[in-house]
Amino acid sequence: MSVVEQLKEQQSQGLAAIMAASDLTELDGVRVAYLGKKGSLTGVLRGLGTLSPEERPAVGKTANEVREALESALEARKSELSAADMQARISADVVDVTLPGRKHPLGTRHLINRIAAEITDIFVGLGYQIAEGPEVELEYYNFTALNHPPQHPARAATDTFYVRDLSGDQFDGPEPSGVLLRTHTSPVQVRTLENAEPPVYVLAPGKVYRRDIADPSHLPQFTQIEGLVVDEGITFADLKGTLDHLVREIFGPDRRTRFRPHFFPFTEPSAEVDVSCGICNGEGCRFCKNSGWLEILGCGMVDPNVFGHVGIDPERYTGFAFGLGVERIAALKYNVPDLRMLVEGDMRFLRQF
Ligand code: 2NM
Repeated sequence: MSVVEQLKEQQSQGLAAIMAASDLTELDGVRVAYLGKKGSLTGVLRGLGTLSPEERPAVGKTANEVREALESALEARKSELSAADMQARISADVVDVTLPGRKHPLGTRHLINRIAAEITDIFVGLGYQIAEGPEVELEYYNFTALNHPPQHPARAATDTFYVRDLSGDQFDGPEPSGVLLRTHTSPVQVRTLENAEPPVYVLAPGKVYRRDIADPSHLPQFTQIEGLVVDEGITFADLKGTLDHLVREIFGPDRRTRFRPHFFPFTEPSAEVDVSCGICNGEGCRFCKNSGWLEILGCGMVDPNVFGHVGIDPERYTGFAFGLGVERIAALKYNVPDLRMLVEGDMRFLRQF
């Protein structure tokens, strides 16, 4: 076989091998076998020098033609295989856009939080400011400034969570004082009065803590909202009108209120407020223990001794204050038999609201 014939033979074998290559790696193997440094065509071209001058031009021309034919076939096959490779990857990664999406469950506000916000809104509507303060509080602000005498039972370590007992220590404040978890939000009102001149119209919502065992009507942590008004000429009638408005906003326009005399250290006179039972409309039933009434909050006229602690002139100003437990209001409004259900986080229960 002449050299030219050998070259033609290489071309047809090479082209067949190129077409037979089924992926890019195999194709590159074919390229190396024919056109690489030690490839068969390269070998023939290297051997050109040993040929006679008459043979050389024809063999050189054919060798170049064969190289060009193989190179362009390699290039064409490479495009084909790359496109097929890309197509395969796309089909493997394909996203089925007709599949249903995954549902992200939507959270909702907790009932207690929602009622607290509703009550807050009612007072914002009456022009009150919202005030907040620390949950870890000084005994001075929680009890002393609120006219609780030194031996008042609420101060006992059996009723209040003390963080630090500083009794006996020297304390650089209004008096030697312990540190405790606030038992009501009234200390927020005291702090407000220390820094403000009347008129004061303020609402203090927040978490409070009492050393109670949880049962159907007690929680060791609950949400309280207290209101305070201090201005010239404020009377018990203003208190009554304000709370009547509050009760009807919360429970509806057909409910009645009843003010019963009571005692609180920080108010004089003081009262507890009942709302007529929504189940029996005041007739008496199991829900209201046959009284026709449900207790919902405490209130009174601010004791002049409280004004004395914050430097407000009790001859010029009078005020009223009230406090309510949001969990209790929620339980009454939705007939929840046990306050603990409100804090246990059982979604089957909470989702109802
Ligand atoms: C209540 C009942 C009665 C009250 C008093 C004060 C303050 F700071 F003005 F003295 N704040 N809140 C108060 C009065 C709270 O809760 C049942």
